[in-house]
Amino acid sequence: MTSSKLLPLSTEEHAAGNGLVSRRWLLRTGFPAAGAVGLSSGLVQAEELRVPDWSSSPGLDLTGYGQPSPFESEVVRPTLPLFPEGIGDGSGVSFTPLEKLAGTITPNGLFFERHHSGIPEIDPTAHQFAIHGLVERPLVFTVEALLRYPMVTKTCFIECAGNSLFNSFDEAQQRTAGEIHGLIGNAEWAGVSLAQLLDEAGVSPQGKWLVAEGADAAKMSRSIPIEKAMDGDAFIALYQNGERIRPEQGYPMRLVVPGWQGSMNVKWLRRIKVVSAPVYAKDETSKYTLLQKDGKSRQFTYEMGVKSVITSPSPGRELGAPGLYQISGLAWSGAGRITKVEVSADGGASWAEAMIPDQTSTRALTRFQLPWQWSGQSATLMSRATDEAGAVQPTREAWYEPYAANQLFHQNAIQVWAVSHDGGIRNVYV
Ligand SMILES: Nc1nc2c(c(=O)[nH]1)N[C@H]1C(S)=C(S)[C@@H](COP(=O)(O)O)O[C@H]1N2
Ligand SMILES: [Mo]
Repeated sequence: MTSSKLLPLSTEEHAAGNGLVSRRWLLRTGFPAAGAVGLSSGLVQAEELRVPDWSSSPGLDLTGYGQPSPFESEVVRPTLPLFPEGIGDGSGVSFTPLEKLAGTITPNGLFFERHHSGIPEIDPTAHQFAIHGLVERPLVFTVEALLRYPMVTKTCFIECAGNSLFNSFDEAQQRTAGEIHGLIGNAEWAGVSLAQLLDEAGVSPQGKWLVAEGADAAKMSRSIPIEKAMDGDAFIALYQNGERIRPEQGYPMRLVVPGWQGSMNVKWLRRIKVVSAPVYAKDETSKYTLLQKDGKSRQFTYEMGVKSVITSPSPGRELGAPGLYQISGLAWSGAGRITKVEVSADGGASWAEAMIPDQTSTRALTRFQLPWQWSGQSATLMSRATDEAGAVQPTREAWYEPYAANQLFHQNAIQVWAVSHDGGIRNVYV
């Protein structure tokens, strides 16, 4: 076996400017033959294969709860307290390190956090959840009681409305993809349909809205139109990626409203009150409104817009020698499925369509990939997602157009990474 040289691909395989390779090339060539273009450059002569120490004696013992390899100890959530010490205790965020992960599921220990008043330590045997207000039969549920209902399972993302806030600064901030766009996580949630519980309580005809409230000291509260529950979409999650929901994510139960802004997914859910009109809670008036240039504010902006980000290459995942790379990233939309992701390597002058291995998931993170023959020259990488509603991810300039200065919620603009000739990558605005 010899390591092969990086053969340049014929230009007919190029789908767009600056080295973007047609996604059809990968399908045609397949990976076994990919050695021809240098993917096998890491192979060694058979006689060079060592017998390492760990192959010569028994390894470690069994463990009760597995942990990642110690060699992965840098794969953690970067944290950001939002207030100086002593003020606003427990209010802060930690980011999902998007650039260090592959696939689409966010491991539970790396799921981003946003707490307004810390993580309450809830004893599940003492926790109560009530449905009351405009109902025939007010009901109180324990965890045990909820576990006797049929379970629904749904893989979906939860994204903070303030995600990507670092791209609302005037100067492009030099942070990783996760530190900019990582206020999002994607999990397989299992729990109980909210429609079923509301049916049991018997919603009266005047009941048009729900107010969901958490059991934390912040008592996060949000008004939710009742249709989001009645159409079967909303549920009370008890499990996250197969295990009981983590304390950070709302143990022992949280509301999940797929595709809608993070704050509506009330954690440590304590009660849902059926009301006739929105209550304008502090958490939906002091925040989560968008001031426009015309002086009017947008309120109740529930749905998260169509968005994507290239996670590899990205800051912290710099390029080595020129040659073939796989551009890979995540796309999502609160409106449903991702139907298309386009990638540009020349700052938007030309675009090529990326491969989306799984186009069926809805309101969930979707992976895209595209081969790229990097010449070793500077390049400007961008990705642009389209969802099933036909919405296309806007440029930063287009996103800001209707809004007054300093608005940051629901920022879903195209992320631009500038690749320099030495392989370094910077966040830039174009
Ligand atoms: N009870 C309660 N629910 C809450 C919050 C909170 O502070 N308290 N934060 C909200 C916000 S702003 C977001 S973005 C999501 C974050 O969910 P996560 O911490 O599981 O990622 O939870 C929401 N639900
Ligand atoms: Mo949030």
